[in-house]
Amino acid sequence: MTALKETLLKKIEEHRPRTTRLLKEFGDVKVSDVTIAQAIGGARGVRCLVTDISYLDPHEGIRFRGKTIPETFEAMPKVPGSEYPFVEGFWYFLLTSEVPTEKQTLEVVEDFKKRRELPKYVMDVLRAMPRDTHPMTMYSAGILAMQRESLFVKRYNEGMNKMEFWDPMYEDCTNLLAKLPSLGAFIYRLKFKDDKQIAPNMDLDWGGNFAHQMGVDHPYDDVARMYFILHSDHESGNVSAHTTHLVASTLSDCYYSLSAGINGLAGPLHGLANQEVLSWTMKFMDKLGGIENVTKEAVKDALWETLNAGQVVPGYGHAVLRKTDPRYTSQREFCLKNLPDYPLFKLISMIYEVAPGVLQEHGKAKNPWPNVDAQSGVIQWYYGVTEWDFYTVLFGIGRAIGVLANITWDRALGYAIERPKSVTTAMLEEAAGIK
Ligand code: HAX
Repeated sequence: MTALKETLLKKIEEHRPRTTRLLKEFGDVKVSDVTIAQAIGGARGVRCLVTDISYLDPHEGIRFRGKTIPETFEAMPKVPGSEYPFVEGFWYFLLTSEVPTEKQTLEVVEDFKKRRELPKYVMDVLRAMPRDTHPMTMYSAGILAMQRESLFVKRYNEGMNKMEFWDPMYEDCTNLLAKLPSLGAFIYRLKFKDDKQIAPNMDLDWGGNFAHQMGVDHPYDDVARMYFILHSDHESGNVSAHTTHLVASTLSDCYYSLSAGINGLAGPLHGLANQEVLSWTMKFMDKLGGIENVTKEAVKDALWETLNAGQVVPGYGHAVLRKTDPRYTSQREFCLKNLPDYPLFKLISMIYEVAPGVLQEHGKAKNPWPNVDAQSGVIQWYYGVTEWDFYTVLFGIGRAIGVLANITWDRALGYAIERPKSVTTAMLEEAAGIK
């Protein structure tokens, strides 16, 4: 057994009595009430999900296993010659809450390499799809196509004790995660590089090999490592995380579950917003006849035009956050260090100066500040990945780290099948005393 799996098992055994005790002795203790606005309005703020992998504070932003983003980057073992950590070490950390040593990290790196190869039939499935299929459809289909590999299903059909569920789930999740950068890069080159594929490099780590298979030079490997870690997890209630958890709660395997979660990420109010930010910005620049003609006044006019057309400003606002997203800040710091004079970055910065004021004046959005998606596309663009409809796949590779860690724990703790209760409009009217 690897050090990761051994540590995970130890943590699971330590944790199980906590969940059992809460359920058995304190099951009636209230943690939330539900208002009519919450029932109609997407359950915003209703506390009814449990995860220990990450926590999102409205003002502070995300903490992974108790660590802020800078603390996480600081703590994890780094790839030699790079300022950024091994994503494999971060996977260890999310699963176990322990920062791995370099030796433990390298063991995961080698384990991932053994599981990396993308089955040929997945490539055949993707090649059979029309080339104008959206990259997110291909990504979700590629994941789903691999469902036949599930060890969980095999063991379940053989007859498996509940207490063992976590083991094949962990194996499935690791097998799937190890393949995702190759799947993403395959889709990118299939769609945008005439299907001229680059073979994986077995000397490289997960993030480094992604950059290699994309065909983009250093420091894109560091961009990939940073990007995947930043996008990994944002507690359980966001659509991609919640959907993955919901589907997994039926004991569906991780292939079905992640594919479903990815379909949620593909919506413009969620992950697709990073594509929308770039397309919005480019359209606006084209209209002005070039970036040199952009002024704060012009940005303000374009924002109002979007709002007056009844559309959302992509990359701004959040269901939980009430300040600038630290994932935005982290990427902004990367830009300030690596591409401070890049005109597109300057434009994105100008929008940052103007948009919160406009959104406040508009008076609807509870959070006028930028989210992760406002800043991510410009970095991709700078390094030559200008095909913005691919950007959400990058998000989806990162998001897989968090949600797969979560569903491994779901199995370990035996979380129940999800089944909230619905009411009718008449019942709400009755509760409101208007009927
Ligand atoms: N532009 C214009 N209007 C906005 C807005 C924005 N960026 N953000 C919120 N609003 C509006 C809402 O549409 C809503 O209007 P109605 O009352 O007419 O329905 C009102 O303000 C109140 O919404 P809210 O409570 O502030 O926000 P929600 O929790 O309902 O929604 C969203 C959160 C992120 C979906 C929202 O802010 C939004 O649509 N933002 C733009 C799209 C975006 O950037 N999405 C990515 C979010 C981060 C993420 O998940 N990444 O994957």
